[in-house]
Amino acid sequence: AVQVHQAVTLIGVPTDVGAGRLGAAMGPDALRVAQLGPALAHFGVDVQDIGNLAGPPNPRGARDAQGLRNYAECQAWNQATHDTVLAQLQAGRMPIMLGGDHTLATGSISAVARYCRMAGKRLRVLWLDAHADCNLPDISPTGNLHGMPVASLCGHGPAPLAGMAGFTPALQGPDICQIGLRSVDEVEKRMIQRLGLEVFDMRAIDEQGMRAVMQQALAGLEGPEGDDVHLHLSFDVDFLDPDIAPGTGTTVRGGPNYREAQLCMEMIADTGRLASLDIVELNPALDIRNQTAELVVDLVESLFGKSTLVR
Ligand code: 6HN
Ligand code: MN
Ligand code: MN
Ligand code: MN
Repeated sequence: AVQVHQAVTLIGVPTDVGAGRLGAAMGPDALRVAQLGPALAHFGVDVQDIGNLAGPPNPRGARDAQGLRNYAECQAWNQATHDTVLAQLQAGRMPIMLGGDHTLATGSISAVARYCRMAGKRLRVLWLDAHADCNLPDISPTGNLHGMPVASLCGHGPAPLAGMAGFTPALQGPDICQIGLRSVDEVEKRMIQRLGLEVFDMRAIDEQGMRAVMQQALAGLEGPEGDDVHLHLSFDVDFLDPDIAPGTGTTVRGGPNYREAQLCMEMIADTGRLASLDIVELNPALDIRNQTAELVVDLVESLFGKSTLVR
């Protein structure tokens, strides 16, 4: 069943304007130092790295009247991301975002939703994260926009972000499946219910195991019934246990270990449906000798079938 996109475009999105701490803006280069492009080319993939998108610097603003930090800058980065992702999809290439904080997922997934509507595809989003990222400006404890992209994509929060796909909402809650959650703000828990997100938190992984969780998360993707599905993976590095992935700004203990993370990626690879990818929240300023970037490259290799023995 393994058939991966043979043409991939790496898009650096060097921003930390949506995060609470500085450093995720260096994520794209850390992934390049860890040889992400050559690692994929090794599998016969046509890899093109178009460099980094341009956008405003981080003003390190306070919360505005709406309750948001650096809103105008987040909007600019998302629009640039949206436009580039849409162009790559239309060119028949699989866009891979080298983040950058998780705010950029509003831009990337809005573009994917717009493309799917034009191409007659069904969009399924897998969201690997310690957090639910469905805060609203008024309920967010921090005002950091990286805690809000799921709400934007589901039509909540500032209209320019919520409407970036050209229609609102870009996604319905049940189109999104979140895996690995273990730090959800109290009011955010109500948002999960309200939006109707499908969630497998760490307790589900503890109780059922990664395999059973991924079987449910990926149900309906394999075989002819999945033919018209575009699978987007939004991979927040803080999904991983901080023991193996210290290089990220909002670590939460008790995440998937190395083998669980590999199995997760391998099962996604087996579907053959992966068509776009965000790698976000990698923060080299907090990393140790680039080990988190190297681990991410290792896991992305598995997403492209590294561990598959029979083809
Ligand atoms: N991320 N729930 C917290 C907030 O500030 O809204 C943390 C968000 C973290 C976001 O890691 O992408
Ligand atoms: Mn997170
Ligand atoms: Mn996140
Ligand atoms: Mn390797």
